[in-house]
Amino acid sequence: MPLKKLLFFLIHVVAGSLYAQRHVLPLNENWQFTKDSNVINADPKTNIKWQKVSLPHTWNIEDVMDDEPGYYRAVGWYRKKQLLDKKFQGKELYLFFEGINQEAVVYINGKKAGDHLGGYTAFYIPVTAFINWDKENEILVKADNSHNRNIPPLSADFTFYGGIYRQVSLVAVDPVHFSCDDHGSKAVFISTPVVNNDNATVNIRCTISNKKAETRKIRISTVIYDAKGKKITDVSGGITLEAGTDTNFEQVIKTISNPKLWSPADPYLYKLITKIVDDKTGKTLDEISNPLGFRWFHFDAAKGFFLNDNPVKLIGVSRHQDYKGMGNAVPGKLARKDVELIKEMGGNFLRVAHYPQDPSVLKACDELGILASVEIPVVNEITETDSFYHNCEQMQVEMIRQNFNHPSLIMWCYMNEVLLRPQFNNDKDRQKIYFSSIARLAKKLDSITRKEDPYRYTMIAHHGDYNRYRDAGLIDIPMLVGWNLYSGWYGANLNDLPLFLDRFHKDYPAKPMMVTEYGADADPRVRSSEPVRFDKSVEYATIFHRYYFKEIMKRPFVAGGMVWNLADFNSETRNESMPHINNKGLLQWDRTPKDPYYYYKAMLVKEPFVKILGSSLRTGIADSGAIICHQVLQVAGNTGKIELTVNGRTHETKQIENGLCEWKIPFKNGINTIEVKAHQNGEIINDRSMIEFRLQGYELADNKIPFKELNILLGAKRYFIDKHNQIWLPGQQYRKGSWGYAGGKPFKLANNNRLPYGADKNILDTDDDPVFQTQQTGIKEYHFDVLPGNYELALLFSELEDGIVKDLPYNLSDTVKSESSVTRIFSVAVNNIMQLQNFNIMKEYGAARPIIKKTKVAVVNSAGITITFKPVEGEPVLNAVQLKKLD
Ligand code: GCB
Repeated sequence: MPLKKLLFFLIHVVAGSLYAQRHVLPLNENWQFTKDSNVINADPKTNIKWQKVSLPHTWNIEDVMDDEPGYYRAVGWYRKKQLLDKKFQGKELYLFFEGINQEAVVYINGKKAGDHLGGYTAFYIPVTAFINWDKENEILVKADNSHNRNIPPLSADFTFYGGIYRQVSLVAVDPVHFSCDDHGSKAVFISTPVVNNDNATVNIRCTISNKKAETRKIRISTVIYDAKGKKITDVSGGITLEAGTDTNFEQVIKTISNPKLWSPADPYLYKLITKIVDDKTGKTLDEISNPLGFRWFHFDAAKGFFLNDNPVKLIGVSRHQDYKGMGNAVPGKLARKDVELIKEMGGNFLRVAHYPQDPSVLKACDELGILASVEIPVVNEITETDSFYHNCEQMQVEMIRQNFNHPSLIMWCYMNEVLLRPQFNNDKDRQKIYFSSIARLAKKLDSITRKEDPYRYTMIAHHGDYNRYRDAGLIDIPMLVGWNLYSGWYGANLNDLPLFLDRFHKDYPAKPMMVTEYGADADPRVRSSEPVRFDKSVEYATIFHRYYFKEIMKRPFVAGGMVWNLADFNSETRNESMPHINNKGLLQWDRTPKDPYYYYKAMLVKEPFVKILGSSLRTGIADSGAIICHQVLQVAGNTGKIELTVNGRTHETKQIENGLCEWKIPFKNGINTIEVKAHQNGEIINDRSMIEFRLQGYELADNKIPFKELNILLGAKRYFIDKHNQIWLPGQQYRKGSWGYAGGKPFKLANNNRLPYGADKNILDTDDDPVFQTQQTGIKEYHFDVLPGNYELALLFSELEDGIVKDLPYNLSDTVKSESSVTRIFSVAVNNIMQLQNFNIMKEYGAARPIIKKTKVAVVNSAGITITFKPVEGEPVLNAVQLKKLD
């Protein structure tokens, strides 16, 4: 048997024995997909083109990354032929979908079998009545991710990828089984109403379906096993099931003495197996296995969170579910890997945001010891219709019942920043009604949640507009308030964070709170030695995180802090330095760690840790008269002191402060070997990095460092590594013997207080947007005092003032303010030879386009290269310049 088949066979044998009477047959292979709307009611002669796909699948992988605004939000069809094993005859059959975004209709053999609304929860479709036993069955699924004003989310800073993007299986059960009709849950709900060091009580509630036309006597038997598989205790009780009904049943295991507790440090899990046993024959009809963890917890408004009576600061991240190259169709093992990365970083909390995710996420939290919250996608705004309310309630109940048995979960949330986009801004009376509709929905969801689960907390996450939430009454409704705070990012000052926290606690001393979001964009390709807010540099993000972490840790009343976000994620409407990506991840979209991830690791893990930060490709200008360049090197660590050697030379040993050490070290041209070492408890910990440094001479004319190439960004204070691994450095004013611009000033987008320089427009037809997003406006000359020889010169332009200012993405409003566009016509000469006459970027190319003008220059004397810019109308500009030595 080929290995693949053998594995498949073995998986089935194992799955078969785990679920003695319940067969779960994965149906992820051999699907066909089309967007053709003729699938249903088509003339049989219509030729529909189907594409072969396997699940999970989304149809939006490419179009969310292209330059055209928007992505396919409409219907997609999936079809699969399936012959069913006759051993399933007589059983009840269900299709189980773990997630389809966002509306789904399921047809079996041409007949509608069921449907589902909402893109983030699982559902069962009963299919027994539609099955052919003698020939293939056709499963046809209509998936639709169109905007629907009655289904949340309505708008948000993430992408609503369409498709059957999680797994599908066929579930075959005995006619007497744990209900498959209860909101996509397993219909067995475990709670532990009493847990302390001496004793624990386990409560088991379940719903049993009897699809037979006769009364049945059964027993429900529950056995608890410890982590080694040893039976600890059991309970069993008999009931009679009426024909064709669902029956609720409850049992209690009163005393489990000295339970081994679950905690992040020791996530000890018991296993609880609940069976339906036929009273007459003793045969097991169905069985469900659940994890069981014993822990108790509470939030104290003054002192924070307590687990098993120990104070635990909740520190972690939020997670979005998408992944580079896969969209939201991400295999469970990668979702689990994300939780492993949180654990490795030393985090103990995951906010599953902004919607329920793949089942493997919370399973991993249970197993690895990561406390968690989960929420439904009511984000930014609501629709005041009964349908919208109903769909929110339905999602909340589905979320709770499907995830009820995870010991790692401690809170349920149901809204995120719901006052961010207040409707009716021009009608304040109407707006009041809208706000009260939101409060009414919040109350409804909160009370449903408390009824569904009296053992966990309820929470809403608000953005920093404190008064608005207070006035709408939204602070009072949930048991716990989450604040998403971005002072020092969207807001101007980092220092506003402590002011906010202290004010809230003063006003609401009895309300437990957490910082449910904080973060700053870090484009891994952008670096800066003068980091400032909104420059997108990794270095600024590190400053931001260090500040927030310290302020959060200082305040016991702040129960926790969750970084936004674990990883970069897709948000199709965003432009900025990396269009369509929100770069606030501690990890890149492909999960490569960025510097702030290592900073947190240094602050959080117990084992000794040191890590050299920064890019392994750098550039810089040599110190005057030297052939080295001094630059800052950052190292993250938790070992007290760190020793450093650079290219074999020892530097001063430094004390770590707030997770980091910094040195100004000399880089030479070429490969630099950086080694750091620390001693802790007799152990030596080290890290090593080979940094390629592309050194530029302080003078070009003296050729101390043979000139190869220079890539310069104008109007910027940042470095950028482009997709060809070329590294660009910030421009300088011309200095004799060297290079640089003369005249003009850095471009700054009008009506924008956030960007320190440049624009954040999506530059079309390039991935190297930062090369074109900054510019020197009003430039007069550019000089390179190079030695005689042959060169290739590239002048890079882009018109950044196009008369359209797109509101910053997080406002997510697409509000377009008008701004006068400029007229700009100028001529450019290189060493007095005209290159561009009456150059009009806007007219010739339009705005936000990458324009590269290349020319060969032969330098024959000591005059080097002079580029002159002559205005005809308006001011000349230059965005970037590149000079390469030819021979
Ligand atoms: C927020 C939102 C989140 C955004 C984030 C950001 O407050 O809750 O959905 O992605 O800010 O990065 O702007």
